[in-house]
Amino acid sequence: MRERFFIISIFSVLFFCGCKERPAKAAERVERVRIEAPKFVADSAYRYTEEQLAFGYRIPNTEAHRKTAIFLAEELKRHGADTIIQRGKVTAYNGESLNIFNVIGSFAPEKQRRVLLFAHWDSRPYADYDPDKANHRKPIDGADDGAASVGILLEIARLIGAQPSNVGVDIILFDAEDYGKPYFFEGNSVVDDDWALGSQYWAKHPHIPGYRADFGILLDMVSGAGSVFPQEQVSMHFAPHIVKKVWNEAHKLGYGSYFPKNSGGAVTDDHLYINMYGIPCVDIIAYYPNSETGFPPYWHTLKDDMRNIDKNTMSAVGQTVLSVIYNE
Ligand code: AHN
Ligand code: ZN
Repeated sequence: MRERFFIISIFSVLFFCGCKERPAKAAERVERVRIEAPKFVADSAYRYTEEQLAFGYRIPNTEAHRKTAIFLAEELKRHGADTIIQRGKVTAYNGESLNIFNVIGSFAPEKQRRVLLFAHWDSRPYADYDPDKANHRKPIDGADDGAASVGILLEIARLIGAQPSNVGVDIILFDAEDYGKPYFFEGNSVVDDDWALGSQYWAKHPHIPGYRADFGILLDMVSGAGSVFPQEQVSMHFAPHIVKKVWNEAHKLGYGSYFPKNSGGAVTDDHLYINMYGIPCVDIIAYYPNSETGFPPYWHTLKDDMRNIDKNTMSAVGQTVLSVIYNE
């Protein structure tokens, strides 16, 4: 692929000279030569994960949650993104009103060609899949389920800030993904779709009216030791060409074992609402065919803590996403 690109660019330059095309136009083409992706630093992403956990549980309507939103926005801004916090109110399964904060950072907002990267930053208030029933109403750290995906995106933000990519990049850290009806709740949810409340809010109120991106990538539970990421089925349905692009890039980089090309589960996640909005996007998400839920064994338990976070897994995902972006 790289070879072919070089051949095309050299050919274009010769062709332009032959036709006496204006040098500015030739330069424009040359500028589009692929930029080498920067090297993902897992230590940095890992530290970002710990920093989020240090605020406490990132549960809407709490002080720790508000403080974490400000921290995330400040980090994106520090790395050079145009950053806003989109505030909203949403209704949870139990009728409770949640004050939510979608944190949004844009690199090179003037560029037409754009990629959207996203993850959820809130943490679940209930360990409702914990093997011990006494823990079901306790909150979880959400190290893999939330914080580490955000940690990877903050590290990517740092690298894009230091060395811009050809395409513009928007990073959205969605709130209230994980406030879905708990297992123990008796009765029906007062809302139709009780998961992914932050992305549902955004899809109804995009931060820029008519916002477009060429495609999007969601990271959800992408940092567990032993986790792998087969092709999630909602992604395959809406965006098979993006699945192909991302999984092929992983294989090219030598991360094929993390990104098997068989099909995984079908997950109701933030990417569903962004796909329905009209941006084709994929969910990179851990799939455990032998666990009851299809998710990691520590999913929505008190064990979703730093001990499961694996820097090698973080690198496989972070480097793959970076290479996709810098190849555009
Ligand atoms: C459902 O359980 C319907 N969706 C799971 C999405 C999720 C929760 N991802 C992380 N936590
Ligand atoms: Zn969750």
